[in-house]
Amino acid sequence: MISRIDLRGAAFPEGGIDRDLLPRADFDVEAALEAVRPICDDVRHRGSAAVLDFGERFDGVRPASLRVPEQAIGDALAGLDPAVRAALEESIRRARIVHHEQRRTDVTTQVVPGGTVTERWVPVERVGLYVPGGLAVYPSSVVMNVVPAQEAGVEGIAVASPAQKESGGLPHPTILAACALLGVTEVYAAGGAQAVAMFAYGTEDCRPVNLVTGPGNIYVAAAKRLLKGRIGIDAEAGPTEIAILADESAEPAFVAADLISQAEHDPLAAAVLVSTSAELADAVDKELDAQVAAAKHRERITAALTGRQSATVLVDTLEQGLAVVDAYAAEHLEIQTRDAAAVAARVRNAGAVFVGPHAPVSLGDYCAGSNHVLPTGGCACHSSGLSVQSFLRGIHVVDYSRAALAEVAGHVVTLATAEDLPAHGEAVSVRFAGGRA
Ligand code: HSO
Ligand code: ZN
Repeated sequence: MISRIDLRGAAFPEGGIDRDLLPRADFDVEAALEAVRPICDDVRHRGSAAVLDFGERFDGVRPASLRVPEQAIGDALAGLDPAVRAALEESIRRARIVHHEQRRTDVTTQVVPGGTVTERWVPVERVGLYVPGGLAVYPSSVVMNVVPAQEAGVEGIAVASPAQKESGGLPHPTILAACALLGVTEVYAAGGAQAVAMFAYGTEDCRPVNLVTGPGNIYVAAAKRLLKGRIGIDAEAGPTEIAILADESAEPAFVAADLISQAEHDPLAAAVLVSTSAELADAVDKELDAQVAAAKHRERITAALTGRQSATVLVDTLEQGLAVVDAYAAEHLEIQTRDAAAVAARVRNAGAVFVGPHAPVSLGDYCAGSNHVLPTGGCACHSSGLSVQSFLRGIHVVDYSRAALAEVAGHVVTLATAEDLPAHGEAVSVRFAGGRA
């Protein structure tokens, strides 16, 4: 079901291997830009009416109001299945303890006596958190967006999620209930590019935000790319990915179940197994056949596993396996090898790493305490997932006394002159000219 790339006996170049060795699904955000440009322009000019019009066109339902009434949020919580409520509360509790500990503290460095630089962490004032609809419903993504924003100290938190026909034009009730559990009361029944434009430009119903985060479809990603600059964005999320580095000690049933778990998201999802053991790979293939046949969403799982973006890669050594997973830079990487923690410590590129046989990605999706909004498409080689840090800015505060400035004035003037910017030097010299005390 899953294609094989056999790198056994291949030469592995010293400087790392080609990142395009493993193909990725076609997710051409650039191409979607042209589609979202008129949508964003229209929202800019016509405000809420445009957001509602596009919602009606794309989601097939027109909400009575863009802003979800607080009563509806409370009703959703009252109607929530108690088991789902308990699970969401535990998910929130664990995410909160992890993200709370990861808050940043201001650091003041005394550069010289009388001269300090402080890095002061300041939360973004107002953020728009996007929670997708689509093939599944993601109350867990409400948790993963809201908790780090709250722990960072963000004061204005707005959530947008597409209106659902079945919910009479409201976002899915479980999403509203998750908002209620988190104490979020500003929720909009809006999805797609129009929701991102609403956040960026603001409308009669929604004040503009400074930062938009959260996963979404290709139109959401394109709108984020288009409006970046006016707003900050976290990342352009693409289809989800799981890579597993496994040796002969791995349990084939676990490996197969984990590959399938993320393939379940989307026909374009990627599942990649990198293994030093052909026997393990054969056993996983058998497990995949059996487990996929029994899976509820077997059609999209099969599409994902047979797509060009999924593969089993055979290598001779764990070193080579590490080179492959580093080049791929997966959103999620599981290490199912002997000494898994030691192997995991050597990984350089991954959105999140899951260590050993008892840390499946789906634990992280819901209840590990870690964040599940992670970089996709190879972006893990330069970016991190959502965290408290995503909602903070570090402002350098420079505080120098006259004596401390005097001590370094000559160097500033010299560098200013070398850059042919004499006025820069003058701004220092003037403070010491003509017998100023
Ligand atoms: N694996 C997805 C997140 C998710 N899974 C939400 C289930 N619900 C991307 O990290
Ligand atoms: Zn998932």
